[in-house]
Amino acid sequence: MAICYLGIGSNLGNRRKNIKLAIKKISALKENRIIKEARLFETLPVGGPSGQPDYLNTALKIKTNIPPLTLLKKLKKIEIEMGRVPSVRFGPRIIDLDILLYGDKVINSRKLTIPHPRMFKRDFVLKPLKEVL
Ligand code: PH2
Ligand code: MG
Ligand code: MG
Repeated sequence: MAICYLGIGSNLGNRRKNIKLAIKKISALKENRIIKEARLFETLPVGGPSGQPDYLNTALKIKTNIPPLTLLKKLKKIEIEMGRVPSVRFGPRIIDLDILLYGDKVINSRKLTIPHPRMFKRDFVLKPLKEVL
C-alpha cells in the first residue's frame, strides 16, 4: 500500500456537491482507502480565461494499491462520468482530480508527472494539502 495525496477542484455547477460526489467515487475504488479529507477552500482562479467562477479546492490523503498510471486513468474516468468536457488549458471545470504525491515516487512520463509539476507554486493546492499531510 502506498500513501498518496490528491488535489481536487471545482468551479462549475454545485461545486460542493461535485467535490463530495467525486470523493464518494474515489472511496468506492477497489484497493483504495481515504485516510483524511481536508476542508473545502474558496479560492480565486489561477490562470485560464478571465472571468471564470471561483473554485472550491480540497485535498485527500489516501492509501492505495492502485499503481499511479492506473489511478490516473480511474480519476480521469470519474471526471468524465461527472460530465467534465475538454476545454482550454486552465479553463473552468466541473471537477478536476490530480495526483499530487504518490509515496516517494518520482515519475516523469508523457502522461504523468509526480510530484505534480505546479503544486509547489499553488496556494490552492498547498493550503488543503497541509491539512492532510
Ligand atoms: N486549477 C487549475 C487552474 N487554476 N485555480 C484554482 N483556484 N483552483 C484550481 O483547482 C485550479 C486553478 C488547473 O487545474
Ligand atoms: Mg489541476
Ligand atoms: Mg487535472
